[in-house]
Amino acid sequence: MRDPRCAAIAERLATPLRVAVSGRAGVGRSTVAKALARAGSLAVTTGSDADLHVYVIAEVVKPEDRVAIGAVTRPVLTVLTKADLIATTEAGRYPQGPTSAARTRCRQLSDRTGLSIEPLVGILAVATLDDELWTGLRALADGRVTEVQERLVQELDLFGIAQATAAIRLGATRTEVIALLRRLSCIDDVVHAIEVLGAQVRYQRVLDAVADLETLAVTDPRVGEFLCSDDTVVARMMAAVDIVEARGIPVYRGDTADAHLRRAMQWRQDKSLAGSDIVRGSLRLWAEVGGTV
Ligand SMILES: Nc1nc2c(ncn2[C@@H]2O[C@H](COP(=O)(O)OP(=O)(O)OP(=O)(O)O)[C@@H](O)[C@H]2O)c(=O)[nH]1
Ligand SMILES: [Mg+2]
Repeated sequence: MRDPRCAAIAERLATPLRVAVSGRAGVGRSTVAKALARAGSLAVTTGSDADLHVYVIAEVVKPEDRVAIGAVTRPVLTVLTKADLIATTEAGRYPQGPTSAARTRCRQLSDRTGLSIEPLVGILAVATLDDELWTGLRALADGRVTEVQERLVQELDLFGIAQATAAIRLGATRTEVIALLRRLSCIDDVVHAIEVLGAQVRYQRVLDAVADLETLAVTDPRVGEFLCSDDTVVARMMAAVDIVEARGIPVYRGDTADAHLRRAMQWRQDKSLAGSDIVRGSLRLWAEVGGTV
């Protein structure tokens, strides 16, 4: 469908989730914003058009943080950045991985405050190992001195340097060290948590798009056909499944005729819009694979 009105609706649907970032001064906000913007699937905004809010803390949740988070009117995820500082102060080895201390801290803070809190090492999510830094890291791994020590501390800090040099001593390549630092940053988990939080926003966008298309369908029967097409019905179901799962309700994912029918039966009791979208999509899929009762 090359109708420009449909194209505009499709464009609104495809817009990345817009995330606003805030927190106390110096807590690491700019680095978190940069990390989220680099992650690819999100748009960081400073305007009032944000869909979601990321509130940045470091170390602890201060009373003023609670007040600020409480004042946010959008869905909000709290990100505890500088997680590396927790890892290095809570000394010793890391049986559950080097960022396990930070994850434990987040769980404790979550239990105490009722907020959902994800750890992040902001600097490692934005670290790029250029030639100078890589040469410096290799020197340190060899026990030599380097002129870029200061830059290394600024960009990787002690935790990042220790992890990178340990990996180099075990033979890691530059690409492997870059991947290791990114993994240690926990940025993928943060982005995933934001996407889960955004499921409601995405589902609402689908509903808005359908409402707009229904208006067009009054004068253009092809739009009506599109709305009833299998692809559209199934796309609505997928958005509905995401939001239901984001609320912690598991949805049966099988893709046999039997699985589709069971899912449809299971969700028939649910009178929400998401529930009816799941029933409709499941029955379409069931019919598509030639299901019979
Ligand atoms: N160790 C460590 N330092 C970090 C991390 N993130 C940021 N920093 C450092 O903390 C300082 C502040 O970081 P920013 O991201 O500029 O923080 P901000 O909240 O935007 O600060 P202002 O805009 O100055 O209020 C910088 O020196 C960063 O290098 C992190 O994950 N770990
Ligand atoms: Mg800043």
